[in-house]
Amino acid sequence: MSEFPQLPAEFVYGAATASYQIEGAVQLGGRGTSIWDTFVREPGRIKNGETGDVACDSYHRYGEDVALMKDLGLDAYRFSIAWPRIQPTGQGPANEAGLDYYDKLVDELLTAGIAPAATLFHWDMPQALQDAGGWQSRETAQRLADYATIVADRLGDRVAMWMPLNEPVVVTLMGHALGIHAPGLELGFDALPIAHHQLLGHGLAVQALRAAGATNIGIASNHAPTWAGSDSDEDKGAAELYDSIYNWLFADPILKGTYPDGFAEAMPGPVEEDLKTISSPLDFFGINYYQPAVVSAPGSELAGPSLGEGVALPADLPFQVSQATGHETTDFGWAIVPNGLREILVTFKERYGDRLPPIYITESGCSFHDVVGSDGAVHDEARISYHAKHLRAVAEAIDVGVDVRGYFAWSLLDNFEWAEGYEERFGLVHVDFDSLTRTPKDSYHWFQQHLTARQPA
Ligand code: GBH
Repeated sequence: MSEFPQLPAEFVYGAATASYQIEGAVQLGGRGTSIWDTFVREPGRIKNGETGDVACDSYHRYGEDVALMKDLGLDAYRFSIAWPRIQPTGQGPANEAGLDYYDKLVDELLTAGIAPAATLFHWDMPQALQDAGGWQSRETAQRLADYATIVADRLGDRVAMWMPLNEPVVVTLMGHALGIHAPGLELGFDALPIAHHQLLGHGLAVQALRAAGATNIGIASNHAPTWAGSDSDEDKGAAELYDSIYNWLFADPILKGTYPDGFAEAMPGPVEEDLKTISSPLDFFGINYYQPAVVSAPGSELAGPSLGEGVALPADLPFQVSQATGHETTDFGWAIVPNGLREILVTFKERYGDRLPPIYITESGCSFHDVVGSDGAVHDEARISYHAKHLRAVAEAIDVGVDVRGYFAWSLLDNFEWAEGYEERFGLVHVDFDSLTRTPKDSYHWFQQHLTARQPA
């Protein structure tokens, strides 16, 4: 059994989920339709034609989920608020039943001694807003801010951490450039405005949250250290371009108020003015980490398995992206590279220096195709090892001066893994998707042993 790494006494341990991936109850409580309700019904989009209609049924079972978190000894729970529960069409007055649901969840968490950490947009865009252009429209940025105001007016006194956006890079690339996620657009490089409008929405929402009295505001942003496939100038150049797009296109505007060279010109609207809004000061920066990217020039021999396999990539891409080789992999096929987490943390510190606020790892985790054994347990030794190694990587980053305050495991529960449906299981808790029975895995007990043995700070 892996030893639990040493981290500072006040280090925050959490777990994360997202509304569409766990809630189900898509027609209840006056919830409007989201782009994921639409997308999952399009033939061929989701493995086995699965949907989030029921998912973990956490809309009804949140009491059981919070009890599991309490027994686990979690300090914080990162969940997302379904925008179409709050504003069924993405604008206009609040739907009280939707607010009531998150109000109850937040109170349940506080009663259990768990800090609520809320994401406002974890990809379930109201369909009516998508029909009006979604992130292709500048107006959507202001809609996100209006929604933020409604939520903060109701929950602002009780939510401990706020994240207006989850992974704008994944929304841009998978949702709008490649069409793997909703809304399924295949715009290629014409998806760049999607990045700008989300970033503007982020900035406006940060300001709206502050104006409504909310505190401790950040983002959950996906980052991947980017390695060149070889030492050739071509591969290094391709890697640098991909790094700019995947990492710095999203972090520089927020943390420096600038776009990487050459990108401001591709963005719509009064970009310089917008960057002032986008760089509104944050209280923390959240990083979601899964694996590095290995990038080569077009035509060069790929170093490892291609990322985005089976996806119709635009023909003229200036890079090829593959996975790091020589590492163990998860059942999803992703490389397990804990050093990549330390590397991206150190890179952030070097790149932004004193402008970098405290960091949280807002997601890190792995999928294994776990089954409940005849002993009634789930022996996910590989997940224990994954989290032990990634927590150790965080400890190493702290040792060299990076201010990391907490770590949220993705995920609390096995859940609806987007285009992959239910086959990929990231949870500390196993979910039987027929009976909806929750079974804590060995990784849950591993965290529990450590978390419940801590002395109160
Ligand atoms: C996160 O997305 C999400 O926040 C969460 O909802 C999800 O369940 C979790 O991770 C697990 O997937 O193929 O070139 O785009 C992470 C999405 C998908 C981002 C794979 C990086 C590889 C690069 N990641 N992707 S590419």
